[in-house]
Amino acid sequence: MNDTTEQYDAIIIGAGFGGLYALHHLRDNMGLNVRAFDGAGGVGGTWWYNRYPGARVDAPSSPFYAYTFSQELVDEWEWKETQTPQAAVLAYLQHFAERTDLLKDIQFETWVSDARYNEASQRWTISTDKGEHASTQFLVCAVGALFVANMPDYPGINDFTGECYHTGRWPHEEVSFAGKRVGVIGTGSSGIQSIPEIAKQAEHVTVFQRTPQYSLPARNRPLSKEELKSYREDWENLRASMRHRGGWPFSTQRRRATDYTPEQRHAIYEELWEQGGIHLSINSFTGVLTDKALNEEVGEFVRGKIREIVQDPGTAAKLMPNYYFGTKRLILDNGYFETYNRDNVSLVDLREDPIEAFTASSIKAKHGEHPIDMLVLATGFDAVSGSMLNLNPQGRDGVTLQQKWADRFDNYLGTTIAGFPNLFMIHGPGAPGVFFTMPLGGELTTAWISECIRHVREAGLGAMEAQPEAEASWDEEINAIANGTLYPLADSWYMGANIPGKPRQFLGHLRGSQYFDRLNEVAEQGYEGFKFEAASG
Ligand code: NA7
Repeated sequence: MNDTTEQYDAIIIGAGFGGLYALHHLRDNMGLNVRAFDGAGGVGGTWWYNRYPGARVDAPSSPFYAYTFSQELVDEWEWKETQTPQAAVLAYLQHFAERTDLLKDIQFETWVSDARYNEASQRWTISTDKGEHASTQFLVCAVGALFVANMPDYPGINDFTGECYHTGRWPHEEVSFAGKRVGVIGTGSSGIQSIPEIAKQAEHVTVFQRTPQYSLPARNRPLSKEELKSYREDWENLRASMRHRGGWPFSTQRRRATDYTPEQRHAIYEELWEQGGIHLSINSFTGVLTDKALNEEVGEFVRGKIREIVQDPGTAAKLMPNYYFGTKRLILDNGYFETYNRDNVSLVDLREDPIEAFTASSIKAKHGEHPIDMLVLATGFDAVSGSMLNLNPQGRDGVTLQQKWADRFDNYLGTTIAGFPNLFMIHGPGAPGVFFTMPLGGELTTAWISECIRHVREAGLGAMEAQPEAEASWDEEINAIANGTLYPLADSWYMGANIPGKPRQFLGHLRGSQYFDRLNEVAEQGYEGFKFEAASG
């Protein structure tokens, strides 16, 4: 241990949307002595790494996928498209960091390699890969829901000698696909966003698909100055709507499917498909994610659209999703299904033609060998829990998080963990995370965390810790919500099903607005479910 261990009130791990806001709020509004660390070379978190071609926010974005708290910031940033591209998100975060003078308090290219709680001092000590140590009363983990890359383990994959990129670790240098035969494994958001862009350049693209996906047309377009102006002028209302409508400012239709004939319903689906974005999911009828028959009808509508778009019936058949619509992350695309009409794109359905091995220059599937020069792994992440497990803090009694979470990702309120006093998570398991607009979710979570910190400090206490009974009842509470929907039936990353051996558990809170009410209620009731310790010294 260095003799010069720096002392902080709070340390933040991660400089993405969540971590940057936490640094700003805890330092500038709370007056705390704060330091942030990030392994990347700059701000952005997920947006720093996911810079593959075609990467965009996969939700209605501009100007809502952004910080909401500052009218000035809303007024000064010029969003240009309705579906924000990755580079614009990154530029925005850089602007935010500069205008709030955050960069001086962030240590980049520095991994926190160890974090452990000291019961006697009631403080956390962190160590970095640079050999530094720091001590803090509060540890805020803003380590990202989509950070730990899922690398497939096919026989011989390491023998492949061509270029190989994971979408979640895309290089900063330009990658040229020109004249190359590219194999893409994975058809989640990253695959579906990148495949059309890669196909524009490559000699040939072979897509290896494990699960066909529902994807809706994003209908990305320039955001007009008039639209942006009207959003700015009504910002306080829009912000309040987002807080109370699950993260988005749009009102959702409260239509009952049974009030309409099948033909009328079909006409509504058509209209919403043309409108694009997530409207088909949120604005068709109530119950799409709870009623199997209604869900099947919407799913069949989308399958019909895929059949219409994809000219080769054999390829279209392979692209038919057969799980409940919307129960895996809904994807917004810009010409994905159309891409299969190109001569230079082919599709391998891994369900009938599984990959058996890699060679130095090809992928050998059961029914044929595919020579490739470049491999793109769009295989996703060990989502939500993976980045906390990667950090693996050591809590009370020397118990590590990997030990605690061996079978289940127990937590309280999605922000705290029994046995890990004074540690907070932003977008951890049990929080709304990707089911709510993440920048706003980060603001609201940070506001709650900062009130916890204020409570501990103003009362002269030393530590705050969730109780195991509170974790158990929280688990019941969020599972009751999830089990009332079709989500748990899908093999999705929401359920941990994409990672071999990962415990199957629904990883989010589905009702973001209700969740933030619940956080406030816990605080108002004197932090029910937490134990507080007097300060040790
Ligand atoms: P996703 O959504 O997890 O997609 C990963 C894709 O890779 C998906 O099609 C997976 O199939 C597939 N996959 C994963 N492992 C394998 C192996 N071993 N073999 C073949 N195919 C595999 O990750 P993304 O990066 O696209 O998107 C993550 C989120 O980022 C997204 O939801 C947005 O919120 C932004 P599966 O469906 O699991 O069968």
